[in-house]
Amino acid sequence: MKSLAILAFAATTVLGHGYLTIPSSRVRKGYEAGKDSCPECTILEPVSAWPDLDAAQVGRSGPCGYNARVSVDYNTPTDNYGQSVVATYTAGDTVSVQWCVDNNGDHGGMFSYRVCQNQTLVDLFLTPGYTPTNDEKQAAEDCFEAGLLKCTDVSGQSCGYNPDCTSGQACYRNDWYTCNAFSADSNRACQGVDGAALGSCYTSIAGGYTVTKKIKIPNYSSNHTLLSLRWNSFQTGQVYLTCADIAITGGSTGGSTTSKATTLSTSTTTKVSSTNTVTTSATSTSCATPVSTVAVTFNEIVTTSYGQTVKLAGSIAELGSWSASSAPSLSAAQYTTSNHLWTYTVNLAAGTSFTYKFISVASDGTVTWESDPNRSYTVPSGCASAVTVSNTWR
Ligand SMILES: *[C@@H]1O[C@H](CO)[C@@H](O)[C@H](O)[C@H]1NC(C)=O
Ligand SMILES: *[C@@H]1O[C@H](CO)[C@@H](O)[C@H](O)[C@H]1NC(C)=O
Ligand SMILES: *[C@@H]1O[C@H](CO)[C@@H](O)[C@H](O)[C@H]1NC(C)=O
Ligand SMILES: *[C@@H]1O[C@H](CO)[C@@H](O)[C@H](O)[C@H]1NC(C)=O
Ligand SMILES: [Cu+2]
Repeated sequence: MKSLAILAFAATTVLGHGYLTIPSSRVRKGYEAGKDSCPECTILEPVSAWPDLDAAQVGRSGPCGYNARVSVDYNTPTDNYGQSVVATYTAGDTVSVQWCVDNNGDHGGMFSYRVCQNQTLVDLFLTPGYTPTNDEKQAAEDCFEAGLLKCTDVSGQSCGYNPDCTSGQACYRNDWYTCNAFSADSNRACQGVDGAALGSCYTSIAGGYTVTKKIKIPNYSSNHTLLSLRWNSFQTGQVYLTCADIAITGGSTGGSTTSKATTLSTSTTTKVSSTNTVTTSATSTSCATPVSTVAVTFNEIVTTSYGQTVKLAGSIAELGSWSASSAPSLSAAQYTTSNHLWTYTVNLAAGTSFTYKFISVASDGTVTWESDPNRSYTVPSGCASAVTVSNTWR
């Protein structure tokens, strides 16, 4: 059995597998940005994936995955993903999520969606350029496993046991989601979950099939956290881990937010996240009672040293009309060693368009401007009375 399993693993190692597509995972964004030629190739192998779903340590894969084929560690945020959220959910809501399985890599098995509610741990995966250690990856993975979003928590959703798992085995549980029988004649394995047409989602090798389920958003709030998908293969010693950057409002931790905070991405990521079909908080969509003023929070990730300040200069009077000396200063109150965050919140009239740049002022007064081009922004004219604009120094 063991040698057979290893043979199966060897035979399938170059074949396609699966990745989270809705909400848009870091892997999907990496692929869309041209940084990853095989989004379905983010694989943790060889490991014990079956029948004990929790047995495998995550190693360098962490909760967001490592694609050894292109040497990309998705636990490290880059310009292409990880610096702004792709979807904002409301605690307690039931939402559809989807992953994509490749036609030649459909190994059956079971999968789960998880949210780690320890923000300190998650923040290690939100720091641009920082690669968490394997111990930090494992600590986070343990937290994600503790934050399982159970299939059975969604009222009305049927949650079966895996046909390839027998009663008494560790895999005999229906809080995880299950693929169909691996060797079924029809509706087989993970493809059979939706029974979708070949090519209903993108994989690079043999074409993909969607796998759609509903999850219940936990009673937790965070302006930036991660939703992680873990798929344990039945056929091979492989586990697939991917994550998406999300926000959750209206839950318990950090107090319930009164306004729907929406993180807007910078222009390069806006294009990518617009292909995400998950509904996010309204920004400029029509609204019964549009607000006239919006509290706009600018977040800037920038590494500074003692005595240095960061300011926000822009084309409108509120931002000093491009004068460095009149530009308002950001606050470092939330700056920590793992999260180099400077913030500034300003009330602006809905619909205002302007250009801006962050500037850094050294203790001797020397001003350094961000590199070109100028950033631009339009304050949304919708229901949202507060929005967040996330940037990283460039
Ligand atoms: C969150 O994780 C950190 C780092 O592992 C740990 O020190 C802390 O106790 C955890 N907090 C909670 C509430 O579990
Ligand atoms: C989200 O950000 C807003 C604005 O900075 C803040 O008031 C709120 O407390 C944050 N929410 C959480 C859960 O951290
Ligand atoms: C969420 O958790 C908070 C704090 O534990 C609790 O007061 C609140 O009732 C919970 N909300 C729901 C909908 O369960
Ligand atoms: C940025 O805006 C300033 C002020 O309007 C302008 O002088 C400068 O040329 C702009 N830079 C670019 C690259 O467009
Ligand atoms: Cu495989």
